[in-house]
Amino acid sequence: MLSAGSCGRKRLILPAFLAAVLLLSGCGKGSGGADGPPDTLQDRGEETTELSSSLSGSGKEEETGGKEKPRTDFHMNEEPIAVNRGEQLTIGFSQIGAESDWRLASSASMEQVFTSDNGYNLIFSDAQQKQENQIKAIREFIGQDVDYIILDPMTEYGWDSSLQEARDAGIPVIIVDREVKVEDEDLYAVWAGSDFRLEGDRACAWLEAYLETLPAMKDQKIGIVDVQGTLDASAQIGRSEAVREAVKKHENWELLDVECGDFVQAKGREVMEQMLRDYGSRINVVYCENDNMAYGVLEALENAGMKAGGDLASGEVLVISFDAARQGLEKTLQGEIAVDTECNPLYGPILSRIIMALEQGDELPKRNYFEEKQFSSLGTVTETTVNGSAYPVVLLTEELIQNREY
Ligand code: GYE
Repeated sequence: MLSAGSCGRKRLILPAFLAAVLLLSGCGKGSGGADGPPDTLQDRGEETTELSSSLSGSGKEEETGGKEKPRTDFHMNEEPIAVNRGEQLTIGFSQIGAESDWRLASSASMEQVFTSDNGYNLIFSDAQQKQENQIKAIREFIGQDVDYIILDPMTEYGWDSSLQEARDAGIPVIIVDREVKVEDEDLYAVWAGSDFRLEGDRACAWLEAYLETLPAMKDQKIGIVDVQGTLDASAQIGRSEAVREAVKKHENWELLDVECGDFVQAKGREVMEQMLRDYGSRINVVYCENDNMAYGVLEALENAGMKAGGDLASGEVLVISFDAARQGLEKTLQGEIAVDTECNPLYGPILSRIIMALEQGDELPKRNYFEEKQFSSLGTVTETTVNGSAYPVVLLTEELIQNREY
């Protein structure tokens, strides 16, 4: 069955079987390794690595067994692009659409890297937010006999047959950003993307720490609404799970409502307007699953005469966001977004390195996570802890935004 992959249906609680699948497949909360990098990366019983450490150069990767320490100075776009000096390689890339700043940045990154000067011929296919278009694109890539297929899957399920067709045609598939859940993991070569559950956990850990700095809010009810991304997309699943679990751990936190905004600004505004009508000043925190929806949420708050900010005791509404795109960070600097957890869209360079490694016949870890940051201009929380691991909160400055690549 193809998933509509938008806001077609509302699901607050994961069906038990799906939760079990996610847990088994390592999508649940990581346990945090004693000798590994912060949380989730190596303790999922799978071969994983930080992209920054194992694939950062050309040439053969060292045998890391997924245990190598991640670099902490990592910045995706400064990582080298692997130029193909052999015969030109044709890459079919199925992109989801153009729904967000994040998505535009990821498309731009692909187009910058996979150029003919670098030895590639990129066939870019925009699915316009429809999974069936992505499946069609995969079939077209097979018909064109491309050398590699790169798929950023809109939703997690529904890929088995098209990926099987690619395999039958002998075309390696690389999954990027969101994940696929397929019966046979050999249907794709490598996945590279973000740890969405960890992003959500870090956002909730920040909220917990921030609320502790507000004595007036101690023991007060904290009304939270979740503006979700596209349903069944990995980014939605991980981020939504995180807030649901965090609410369970805090007696005074209440999840008032969960509505899908499909990762787009207009929809974010629309669902926020409705939630403001339904819950009004009971909403203290808006947990918004990407920046573009947060822009819409901020518009809705302003239109309702409400102020976004961190002063909950005087009625401000605290907005949490993800991606940390430039405009999101500007709003974070102004204090309208309280905390913005980074999600890195600049995956062109790493994909070129993955392809060159596959060309050389290197063994690659199946799952590869980006390292990410978290930004706030409310300087009271400088660090968060998730599963026993500490993560810094970057105090935002204008200069940081100026140097931002997306
Ligand atoms: O957060 C959102 C985009 O899959 C991580 O999709 C991506 C998400 C990102 O539209 O802005």
